[in-house]
Amino acid sequence: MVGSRVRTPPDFGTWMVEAKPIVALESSVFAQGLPSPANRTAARTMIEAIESRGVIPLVTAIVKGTPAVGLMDEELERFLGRDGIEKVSARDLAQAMARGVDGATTVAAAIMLAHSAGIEVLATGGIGGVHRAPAYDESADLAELARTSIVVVCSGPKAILDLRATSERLDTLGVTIAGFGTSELPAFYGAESGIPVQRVDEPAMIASIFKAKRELGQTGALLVVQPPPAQYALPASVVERAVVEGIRESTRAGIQGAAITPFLLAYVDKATSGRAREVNLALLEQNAALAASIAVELTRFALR
Ligand code: PSU
Ligand code: MN
Repeated sequence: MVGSRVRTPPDFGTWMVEAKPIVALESSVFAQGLPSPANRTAARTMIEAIESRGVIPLVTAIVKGTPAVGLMDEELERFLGRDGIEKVSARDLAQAMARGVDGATTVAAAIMLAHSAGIEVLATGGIGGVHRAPAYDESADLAELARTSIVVVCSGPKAILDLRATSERLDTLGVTIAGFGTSELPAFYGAESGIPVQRVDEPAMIASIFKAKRELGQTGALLVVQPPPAQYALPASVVERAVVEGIRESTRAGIQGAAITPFLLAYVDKATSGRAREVNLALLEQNAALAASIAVELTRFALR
């Protein structure tokens, strides 16, 4: 079984038997998505938001070649140091294991590891998706969301992407989307995209949707999207200007593939004098909190 290769904490078996609520976290947002020391703040606030709700947070990563769900303190420190930590998406998992390197997992790789360990909920900031022209790039997050049965809580696809194309692809792939407190797909840095989604107002309803999806035997994720906290949200025009400039700059610099997302996120941070980073931190904490509430609701169904 795949899951048997994933390292988990010593008490993990007991937690599963007792149906303890657990939320998995990806680690690429800490090692590539956010600079230091913001990444440390993000890790701390996410972990606290989950633990304060009586839920167990477990960070996913490849630790010197070992796929792991749940990092020890010194391992998390190493990943927050960012140095020598590779970005690992679905296609990179096997190579990172065989090469024995430290790899920070994107949403695609993180949901593979979390699901194979038996975890049902993951929290992140924004998922990857279809990039805007001229980059012929589409995040592996989409393909993995299509085949992994898990609840992923985020603030929509990152605004650096082509949101409409990303939303259409999610649709084609049969990924179920629930807008938490919103009827509009959030655009990561802000609430508005003009793209409609089905609204849901209660974590218990999200648990019911996930249960129904399972009963159907429909594989694939339930993507829960919520807008960033209003007091931090950036106006769409400000984000758009920064993204367009960033794409022009990345094209000129020849940035490709896995390097595109971290480049654009850093560019938008700089172009908004750090306001993008503030909203990023706020939404990560808010998503971790919602993921914890959903994990608690799921324990009522004891699906595992
Ligand atoms: N969300 C954030 N910041 C990030 C990411 C998500 O707030 O840095 C990361 C996630 O790990 C996501 C990845 O899976 O960016 C997408 O990268 P790519 O487009 O190369 O697949
Ligand atoms: Mn790519």
